[in-house]
Amino acid sequence: MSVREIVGLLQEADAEKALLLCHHNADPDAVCSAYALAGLLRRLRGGLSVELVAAQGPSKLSKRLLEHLEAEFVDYADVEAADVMFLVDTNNLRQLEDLGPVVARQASKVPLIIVDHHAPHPETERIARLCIVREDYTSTCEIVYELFEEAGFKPSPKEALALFLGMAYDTRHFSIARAETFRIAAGLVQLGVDVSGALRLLTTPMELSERIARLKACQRMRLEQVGGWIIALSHVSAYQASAARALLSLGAHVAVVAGKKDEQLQVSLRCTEEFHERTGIHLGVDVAKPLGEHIGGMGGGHPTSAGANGKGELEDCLEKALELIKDGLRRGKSEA
Ligand SMILES: [Mn+2]
Repeated sequence: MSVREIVGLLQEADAEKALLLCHHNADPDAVCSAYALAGLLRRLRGGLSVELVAAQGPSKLSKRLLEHLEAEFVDYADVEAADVMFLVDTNNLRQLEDLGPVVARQASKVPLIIVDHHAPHPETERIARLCIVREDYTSTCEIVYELFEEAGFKPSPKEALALFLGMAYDTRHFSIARAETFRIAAGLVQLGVDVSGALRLLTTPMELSERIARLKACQRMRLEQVGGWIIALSHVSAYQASAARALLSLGAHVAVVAGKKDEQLQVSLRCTEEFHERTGIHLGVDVAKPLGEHIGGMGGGHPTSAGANGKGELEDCLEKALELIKDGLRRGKSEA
């Protein structure tokens, strides 16, 4: 029923110009659903010009995808010229940053339509003429796909790819997908989407400096085995967190990577879920916090991902981290 309501509002507004708005630092679900929705709106109303904008521009990854899709987002939106506005993957005007007040003013003159999968915001519901909000959906792209179905139009190959990319991004490569997500994904693949090519587009190529930092961390690594757990200790002057993740992916259960820059010590700690669950060691509380105090700074974080900052010597800092992990293991007395 949503499509008929959209068409009704386009007619009522005698719309020549539609403006699609995405939240600040718009992610792939936002820009891709907006891109596909723009195509659908052009089919629903011949001659409609559609402008797309993201508050302060799309994210870095989104920009890359838009380039691939040859889709255009404008840097400057002429909000006052819009005959109809759509808020895509965005549930409140504050997410539009400085565009928010202008959009609120324009919404008192022309219809505002929300297409989103986040919990609706009461303020936005009040000023919107139509809310197409599906809180149980894992992405806005799924909503837009269903609008295509309802309207009886097939997404073009590029629109299909866009919808797939947005879905894959918001579902973390389908790891939190619903059954409906797979039905829609299957439909998109039938329209010609190349799955592995699409997923590759979503991975950010690593900078050369980051690759080198990771490899140097491996080269300088010191390995310790305690009760069957493998602890990797290393140091690099930048990208400590990335290097620690790299050491885990190589097989370490725990990785501690320190770095010294202008007398400042920075330490990143990572461990596998299994290590945390079986030993009960919380990297943030049990290791990073006391480590931060030891180096005269601060530390903390999550059970499997933590960090500390302070001053001192690399070797001493790594030794202290190892000691704290060993203490934790002694307390938990758990073998791998
Ligand atoms: Mn989303």
